[in-house]
Amino acid sequence: MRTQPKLTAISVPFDLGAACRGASQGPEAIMQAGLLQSLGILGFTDIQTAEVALHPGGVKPLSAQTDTANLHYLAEIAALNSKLAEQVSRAVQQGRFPLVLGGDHSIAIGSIAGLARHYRKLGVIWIDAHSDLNTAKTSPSGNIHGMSLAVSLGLGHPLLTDLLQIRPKIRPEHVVLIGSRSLDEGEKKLIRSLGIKCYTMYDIDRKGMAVVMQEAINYLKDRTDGVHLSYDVDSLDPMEAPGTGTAVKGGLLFREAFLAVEMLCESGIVTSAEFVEVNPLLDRENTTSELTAGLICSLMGDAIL
Ligand code: 6HN
Ligand code: MN
Ligand code: MN
Ligand code: MN
Repeated sequence: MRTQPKLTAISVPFDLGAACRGASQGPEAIMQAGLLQSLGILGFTDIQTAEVALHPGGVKPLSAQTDTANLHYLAEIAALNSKLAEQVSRAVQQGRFPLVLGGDHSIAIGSIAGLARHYRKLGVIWIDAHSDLNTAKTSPSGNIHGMSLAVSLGLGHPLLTDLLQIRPKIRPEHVVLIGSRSLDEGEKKLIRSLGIKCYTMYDIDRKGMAVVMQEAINYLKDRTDGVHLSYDVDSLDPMEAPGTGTAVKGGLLFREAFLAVEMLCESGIVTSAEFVEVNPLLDRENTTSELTAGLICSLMGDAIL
């Protein structure tokens, strides 16, 4: 990771993919936690910032939501993600590490689309309480943040799956799920039928985080040409990270969460990352945004000693 000191931090103040509003204020809160200053101290002397928003520079009052068969805000999400895909692709093209700050997890659709233009065998580490493998047919909510991984695998509405005319963006054998504990029936079926590698909380309890991460790293290292870390902060236990919209008990503890990104840093396999679902409206004294800034710094090389 230290070999790529040029970084583009892409803020995506967007929350129409989630069940509740507020994750749109995530990027601002993570920045307020001193992210850029901390990265500067780590030696990142060349940081560019960018923002991808539906209505740059202003909040547009929400119109009636465009509802298409259990796909809330489909048109808005497609539009936002096509902008984000271009921005992420540009960063890669310029030899910069794309660091995407969400926003709800529907923005993974755009991040992964932009990356897929450059990596033919893109690996994805999906650290999340959920698997986000629903489609309109299986989703209990119609919220697209619960569908972004399925979309990236080519499953879902063409407005989403066909972004940048690449479909699918990633292959099931290049995906590793970590921290899963709230999977819908359709998602479980898909994980089994596609053979997606999945480390649930049960596996983390049984093996320990160090073993799980080492297995995940070994698994992806040789079969991929780049690895995207998609980090949903609801992977953490709600005691550690209360500021998120779809919290689920029994999650990662502070030390497990840090160990995961520290091992990824050490492995050197991560070529892009996004941190999503920080919702400052639900947070307690900025705990979740500060924790997220800390996780990002550890991923980028902040060694303890
Ligand atoms: N996330 N599986 C649930 C759904 O509505 O599809 C929850 C999804 C949560 C998505 O946290 O990114
Ligand atoms: Mn998620
Ligand atoms: Mn989640
Ligand atoms: Mn949420």
